Amino acid sequence: MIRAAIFDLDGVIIDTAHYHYIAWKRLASEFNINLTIEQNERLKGVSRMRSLEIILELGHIQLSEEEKEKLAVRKNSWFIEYIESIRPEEIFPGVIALITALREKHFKIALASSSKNAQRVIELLKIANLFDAIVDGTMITHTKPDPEIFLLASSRLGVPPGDCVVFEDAEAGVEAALASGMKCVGVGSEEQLGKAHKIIAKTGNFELNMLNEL
Ligand code: B16
Ligand code: MG
Repeated sequence: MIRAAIFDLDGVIIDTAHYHYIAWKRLASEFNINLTIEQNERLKGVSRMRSLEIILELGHIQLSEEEKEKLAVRKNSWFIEYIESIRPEEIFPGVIALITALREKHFKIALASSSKNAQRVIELLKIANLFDAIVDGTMITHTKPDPEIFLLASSRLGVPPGDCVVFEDAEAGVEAALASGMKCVGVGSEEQLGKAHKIIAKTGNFELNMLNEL
């Protein structure tokens, strides 16, 4: 029986995915690469370095580890600059109500984000108190699609993977959730997230009776 819900951050709770996109697009343009929205889908949920490598592959560009490190730091400095203006009002509609409803049913709730900036975003949104566990990119070795982050969340919650449901907007995140043996609700399009057990267009569209469909 499902008794824990694990939420991704970027794209599920707030649209920080947009800030990642504009920061990567800015960096890509310096290499004359026009990063499209479609190509950006591949960057969702994966680590900062993996995202950079995907972009460089698109432009057939090879750089040393040292140069890549510098670029990743630059992209991150822009991202940090962009997210400083984030306010609690930007949390997607219905997200707080959904988490509150799950908590009232005694579900354990975790946040599982690949982002090393997740703590700052949570602080700006003032939602740390909604979660029994918060796991982020600073606590893991392998990012999504590896299941590590979700398995860590499940162990922090003390709920086995088979009793957890993950809310994810990224293809890599859906793969990670399935690999961890959890149920997965995909937030987005059928085309991108077809492997999830259930797909909803927006996080706030989820209703508790949908748990029976997983
Ligand atoms: P950072 P999520 C992920 O967060 C983003 O979707 C992904 O695009 C980003 O590359 C990754 O975090 C790392 O982020 O550069 O801030 O450490 O969707 O797992 O919440
Ligand atoms: Mg995401």
